Amino acid sequence: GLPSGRTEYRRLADYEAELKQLVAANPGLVRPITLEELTVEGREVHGIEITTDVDRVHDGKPVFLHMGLHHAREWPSGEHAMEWAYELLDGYGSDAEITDLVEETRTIIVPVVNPDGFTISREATTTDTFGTFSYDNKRKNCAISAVTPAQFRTGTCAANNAGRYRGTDLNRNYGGLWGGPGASTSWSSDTYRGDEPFSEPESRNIQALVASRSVTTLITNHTYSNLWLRPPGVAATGAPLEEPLYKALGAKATAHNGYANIPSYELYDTTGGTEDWAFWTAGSMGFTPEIGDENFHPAFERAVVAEYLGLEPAAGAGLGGNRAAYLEIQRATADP
Ligand code: 0X9
Ligand code: ZN
Repeated sequence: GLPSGRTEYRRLADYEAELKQLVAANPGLVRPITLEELTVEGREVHGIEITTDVDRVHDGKPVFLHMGLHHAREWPSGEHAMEWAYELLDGYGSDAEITDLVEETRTIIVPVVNPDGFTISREATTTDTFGTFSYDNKRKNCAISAVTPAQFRTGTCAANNAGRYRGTDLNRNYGGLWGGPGASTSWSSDTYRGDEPFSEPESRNIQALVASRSVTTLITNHTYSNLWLRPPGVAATGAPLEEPLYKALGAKATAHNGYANIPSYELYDTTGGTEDWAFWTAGSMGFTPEIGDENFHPAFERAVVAEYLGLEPAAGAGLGGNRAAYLEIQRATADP
């Protein structure tokens, strides 16, 4: 099973409780963080950071940021970020590689970047009188854009038909290559880019967090397709901007999980994505794993347990094993 012992997908309350519990159980090793801004619906966004002497925040260690659930329906993305915390804490003092990593690097885990959207998707109690939208398929946050029509501004995101359309795609809202191909200008689209770069508190939270730390590499988990994506996100400008080092790092990771190691424009054009911003603007490396071979949140056992731990092959993609992939990325770019 998983390091945490969990047997079903977490709800938001599970994430919150476990983050608190990990802080309480690991004094000096785990520190809570609350991101700068409340979400559109007024929720706090929480995370933890893990390293020895953790309260010495500016200790010069390389920093690795693991995130999940930019996209509300991509439940395994939060699970992977969270389980990595358990891997580090369980392995500290018992596994030599992990012990080195915990001592020599700082790992920040923000498992639920978009708690408003995730709550709608995970709870999925809302029905839609349009009759076609299942709320577990919610992708975006809950923003009301400057161009959202009046009829869709009423009520909460979860409680009326607005929830189907309302929101900005947080993976089109980052600055740095914002506002080009592969992002919609239509407020109701699932890839709506937002009114301007970093128009959303959820993406500004990550911008501020990265600005406050020397982030070496961020991992922004998504689902699905067994891909390990890196910049650039746009074909037209893509090829000249490709970095051999980046490709080599991706190859190290995908040697473990069997994912395709490709620049994200080979999937399709996107602008405003997290790791394009990270690399071109914030000066950090960034990867987007697209976890799993089927569905945004497939049945738990197969999607999370088997593939994460590499206990069975991910169909069509060689061996699973993001545990080893994450380890490889942190080791390779930290040189502890
Ligand atoms: O479209 C997306 O945001 C990602 N796929 S998903 O199915 N999780 O929605 C792919 C994004 C690829 N581009 C960048 N990462 N820049
Ligand atoms: Zn996604």
